[in-house]
Amino acid sequence: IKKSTWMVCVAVCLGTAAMAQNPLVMDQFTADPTARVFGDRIYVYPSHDIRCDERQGRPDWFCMEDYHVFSSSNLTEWEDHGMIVSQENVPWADEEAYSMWAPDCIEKDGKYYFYFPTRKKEADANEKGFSIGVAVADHPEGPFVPQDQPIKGVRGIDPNVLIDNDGQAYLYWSEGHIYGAKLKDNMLELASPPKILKDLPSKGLKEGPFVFEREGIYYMTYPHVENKTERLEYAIGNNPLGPFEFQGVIMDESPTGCWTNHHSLVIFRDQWYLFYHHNDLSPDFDKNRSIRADSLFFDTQGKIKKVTPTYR
Ligand code: FUB
Repeated sequence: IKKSTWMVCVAVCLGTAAMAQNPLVMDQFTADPTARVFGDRIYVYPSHDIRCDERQGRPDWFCMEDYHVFSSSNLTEWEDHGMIVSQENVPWADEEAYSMWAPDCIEKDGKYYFYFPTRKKEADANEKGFSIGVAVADHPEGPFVPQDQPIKGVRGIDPNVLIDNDGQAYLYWSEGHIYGAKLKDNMLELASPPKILKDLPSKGLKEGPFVFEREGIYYMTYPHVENKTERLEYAIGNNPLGPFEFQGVIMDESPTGCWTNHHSLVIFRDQWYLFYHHNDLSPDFDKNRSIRADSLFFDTQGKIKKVTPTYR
């Protein structure tokens, strides 16, 4: 039995149920959670924050060398399936970058496609900054096999994939703006030029797009910072690539002073949930974060009701 599962069992058996509450993972730092339902389980693909020292990069900055995946059948007991992709097993990745930022994973025709940003080794002038790669598996928990090269024509972070009802897949990412493009059927190459989604509020940084469709409406959701910390906002449209019209705030700025927030929305057993992060386990350093989840509701017009983080 894995340590994290065992810790949950202890808490539940003792009647404290402490591990069933936010944050979801207590034995390591986790951030940028993308939650997906595959079969009858919910899977979460987060970033994996660690503490950096001078050798590994800026000690006061984000530091990530690999990804784990977690799953649950009840949103209470989370199983850590272990490391799925690391900067050392991606052929094109800079093994000393410690920059494995926010990922996504999606299923198509029985294959699982894990999208992740990191820095390329031996990058030429056009390849500076972040590239986005894909690793493919037959099961949601892997083993994942990284592609030899990152996706051509994409520079940026925070990949997110939507598969529309007609089977067309779209890739979204951020690099100053939020971008979107069609993906080819192979899920590994762009099928249309990147489009800047300019219709979102223009002031302040927007990143971490997460797009989903509900009852014919496309929801573009994203963290947006104008002041000190990010708040989660959303816009809606009739088309996966917009135009989108700003609607409002899903979650206010962080009460714990965590600069970033990063999220996903998922429906599991008829209830919608917002997955996001704060820095619960590291109150003095907001680059060591912890994933959380809370119920989310729509009103009868399809507007998202604001979510208030729960604490115990
Ligand atoms: O985790 C590193 C970066 O912080 C993510 O890519 C952003 O979305 C923000 O959460």
